[in-house]
Amino acid sequence: MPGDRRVGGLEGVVVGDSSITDVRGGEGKLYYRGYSVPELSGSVGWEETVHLLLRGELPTPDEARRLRETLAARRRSLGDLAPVIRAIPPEATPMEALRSGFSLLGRGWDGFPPTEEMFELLVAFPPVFLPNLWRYRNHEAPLAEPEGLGQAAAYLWRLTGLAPDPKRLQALEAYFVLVADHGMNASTFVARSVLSTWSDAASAVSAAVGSLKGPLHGGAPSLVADFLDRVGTADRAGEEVEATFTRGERLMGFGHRAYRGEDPRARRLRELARAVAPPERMAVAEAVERAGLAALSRHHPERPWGLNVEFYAALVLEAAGIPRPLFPPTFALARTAGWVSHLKEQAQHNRLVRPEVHYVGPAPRPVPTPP
Ligand code: COZ
Repeated sequence: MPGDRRVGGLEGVVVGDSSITDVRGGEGKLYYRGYSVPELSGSVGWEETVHLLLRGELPTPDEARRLRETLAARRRSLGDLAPVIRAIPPEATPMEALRSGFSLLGRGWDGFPPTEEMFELLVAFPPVFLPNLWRYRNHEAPLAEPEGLGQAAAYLWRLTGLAPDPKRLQALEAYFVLVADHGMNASTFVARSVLSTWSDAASAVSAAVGSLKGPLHGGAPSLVADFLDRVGTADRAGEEVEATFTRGERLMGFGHRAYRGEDPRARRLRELARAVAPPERMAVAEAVERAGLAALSRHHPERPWGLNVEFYAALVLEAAGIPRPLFPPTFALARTAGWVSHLKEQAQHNRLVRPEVHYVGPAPRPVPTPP
């Protein structure tokens, strides 16, 4: 069909203004409200990041304490979510279960604009829902979290019942900070589009989970871990990388639409992984990194290549003791802070999202008369 262009990836299309995250792909830089994200991940915690994204500024110590207490109270207000968890079929993957869980959380949430309480409940939901879902499916009772925990520690406690190792907790919290938001990525665009119709924030976040589930977006970290298992030892990295290309598949954890070269979060995650991952696992990962970048440059010399956020995230999540099937929903747990921040911004300047498309189908024609 002449001029037939499939709906592309909206590359280069500017859909509006946002004051939340500045993705400078050409420079390999990333900022939340003007602060460097890799630097933030080494100096502030999760609740400070949520405050920055949702309310626009880093909190004072007192504001951070109050938000930590508020989110803990929201987690406790959810109870053990047993009715929601029992309503989800056992064969649903954790990401599919989270998609449904958010949807059930939002039953009755009609009315526009969404409230701050809804945003806080959405942020507080995954660290209760995911551990309780996992323990329910493993025939273990849900665990009540001790007083005074931040969200990252509460997540690990509810999963394991153990006080997390400080180094691993710090690495997991830094991972949460690094992936909390990323500008107008696919899932955020979906969330803002859903809310723009005056639908509710839970429907928007549930739709965003559906988008993040895809391996081209947020579904990759568990696939990276699977690939490293398949490689096994560093000396087999080149062979498995080439086999991936031979099968016409993609190397999980490599490449990014916004960055021509390395994702700035990948550098920070490599440091975090080196601090917490077993040395032999790190050696396999570094061998795959080298072989993958070399192969991508050979197969696609038209552009520079780098890792994206998912590659070393897999080692950080493994070291934190997160079960592999929970890797993608753990990414969603962190990205919920970004999604609700964008929903708040969308609601403040809302306009129904309704783009145009270039029609390339048949010209108008008469309806055939029935025989
Ligand atoms: N491994 C192998 N080939 C890759 C590749 C990868 N990781 N990423 C892109 N390519 C290839 C594509 O197959 C395509 O080749 P053809 O033109 O021959 O079809 C070419 O490079 C360009 O691909 P695309 O237009 O999709 O690039 P874009 O920059 O838009 O894609 C994404 C970005 C993230 C989709 C990416 O490169 C990818 O698929 N990564 C693997 C999945 C992943 O890590 N997802 C997490 C993202 S944070």
